[in-house]
Amino acid sequence: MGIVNVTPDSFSDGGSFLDPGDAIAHGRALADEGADVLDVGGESTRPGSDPVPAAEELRRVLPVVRELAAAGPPVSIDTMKAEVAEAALAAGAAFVNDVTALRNDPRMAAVVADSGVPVCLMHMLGEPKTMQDAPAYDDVVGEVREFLARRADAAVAAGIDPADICVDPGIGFGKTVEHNLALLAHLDRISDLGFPVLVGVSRKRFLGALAGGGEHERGPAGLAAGLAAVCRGAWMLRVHDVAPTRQALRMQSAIEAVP
Ligand code: HH2
Repeated sequence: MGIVNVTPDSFSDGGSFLDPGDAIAHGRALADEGADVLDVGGESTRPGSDPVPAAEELRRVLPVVRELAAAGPPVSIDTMKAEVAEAALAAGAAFVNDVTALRNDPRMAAVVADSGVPVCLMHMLGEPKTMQDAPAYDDVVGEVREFLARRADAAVAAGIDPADICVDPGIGFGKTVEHNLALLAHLDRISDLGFPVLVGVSRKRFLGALAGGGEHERGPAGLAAGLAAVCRGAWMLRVHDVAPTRQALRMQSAIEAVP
């Protein structure tokens, strides 16, 4: 899943693709590099970020979704607002990525159920503004697993087909470095829920804390973490840098394919 952030303030590429033409060109480049899905987002959820009004989010994402959905891989809309998801689906998006797992907007579950598209349910402790203040768990893997199971039950109760659900442990969303490591090390306990697991580690802060480097120097650490996740059952990686990820995954699957 290649990331297309149409925002002024995303943590690693804020402002780079705020112009729709730049975002569309970036999405097409990621598709050429081998992205299976393009995840378009118009609201940063980095630690400390403020919410964006729906009208502004729509203004940012709709032209980009419309153009990218017209050709190339399926487009995912990264939003926590039903209004934005609905408009993006009407513009051709085929997947909803909700970092609040359908909790932010009471209408979101119905929008997904009515449109019959796949949805990603992600774990987050708290909300972006304050989630990194002092995240605490007794058993991070068990609690994230339980949360995702409950959110999947709620999605099914709202009419979403279980076959359309994927889950995500929400690396960096209300988690310390140790919490992120535990979730990656024990990702098999999340994948044994039976839903495909999406994992997003790309350029995130914990990589720098462990391996050093600024946002644009963490590529190798992100690849290592992504491959560790794939070895433990991850189904899809959400990344800024598609070409190196594709190359690493090709190598990985060649090794795994040896009888
Ligand atoms: N991470 C970010 C945003 N959306 N969605 C899922 N399912 N999983 C993630 O790990 C995830 C996500 C944060 O990354 P990014 O989009 O690069 O930054 P920002 O939120 O600052 O735009």
